Amino acid sequence: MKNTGYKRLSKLALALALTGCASNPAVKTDVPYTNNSTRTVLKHAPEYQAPGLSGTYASSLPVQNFIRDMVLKHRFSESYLNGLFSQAKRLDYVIRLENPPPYSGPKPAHPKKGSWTRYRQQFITEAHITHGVDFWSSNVDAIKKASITYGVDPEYIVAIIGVETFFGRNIGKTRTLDALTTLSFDTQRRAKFFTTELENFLLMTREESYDPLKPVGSWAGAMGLGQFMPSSFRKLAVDFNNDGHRNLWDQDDAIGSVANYFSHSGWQHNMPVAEPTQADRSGPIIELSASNGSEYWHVHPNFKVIKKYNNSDKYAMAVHQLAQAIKQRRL
Ligand SMILES: [Ca+2]
Repeated sequence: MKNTGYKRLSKLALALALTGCASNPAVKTDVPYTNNSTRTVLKHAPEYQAPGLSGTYASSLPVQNFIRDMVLKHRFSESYLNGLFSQAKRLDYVIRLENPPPYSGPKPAHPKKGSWTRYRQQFITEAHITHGVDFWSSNVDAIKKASITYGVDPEYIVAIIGVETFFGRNIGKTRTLDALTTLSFDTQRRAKFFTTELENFLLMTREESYDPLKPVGSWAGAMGLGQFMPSSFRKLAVDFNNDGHRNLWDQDDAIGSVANYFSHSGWQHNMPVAEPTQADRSGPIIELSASNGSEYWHVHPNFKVIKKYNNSDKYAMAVHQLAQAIKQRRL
């Protein structure tokens, strides 16, 4: 099944990139992520120093203004930020992914018909189920402890990590500083959001003693096995293995942090998430477009909690169904 899984990985990466929730599609990671490679991230920040900006952003007034704001607001050293941003790179593929060309073909009769079926096929796969069972077995103590500590059903912790990064196999290889700098200063649509994330990224690297040039992740700046943005990292990441660092490239810390995120969002332990229903039933119902017609699902508050991770009905349903499939296989 391994080969099948890896073949599907490139499709998954593409799907994730298109939905904007995860990784760089140019990257295919065939080697399971290991804790050894994360240790290179955890170095004390070197003293980048420069009297002024050079490199890609040498003449960028917005970057100069951002540096000035960071100095005033957070007491960063100007020469440190000049040295750091002199090494930041503008990434053309990040700009293209943020601004896909408008669709110019004929308007389809049913633009969304089958969208749920296509989405589901990316995540509810034999590879996802078997690797999910393996991931659970390999991390059984941490998952159990996270479930008890935060009151989150364990299969949903596993499924989030499966949908986000295929259990750590596809965490992305875009340097986070480059991704967030490009998105902040070379795109328009969500520039304000990404500028706040860039601010949080610099604070995160200072607080956690990361070298800002080392963290890598998705083209959109999401990091680690659970694909946390820097603001979520600062707010909700936990040092679950008690080694003194919050490290979302580490399996234990990622498991604890995903559970903490769910707890913070209001997860109700041992309560239902969703069940199939009919269109005419009352109560909160979602409609998903399958290839053979619409599916209707009665959804519970926990479904909304999953959507706080990624605000999409299809995403939340994929997490729910993968969680159930992995739980069933483990029995
Ligand atoms: Ca840790």
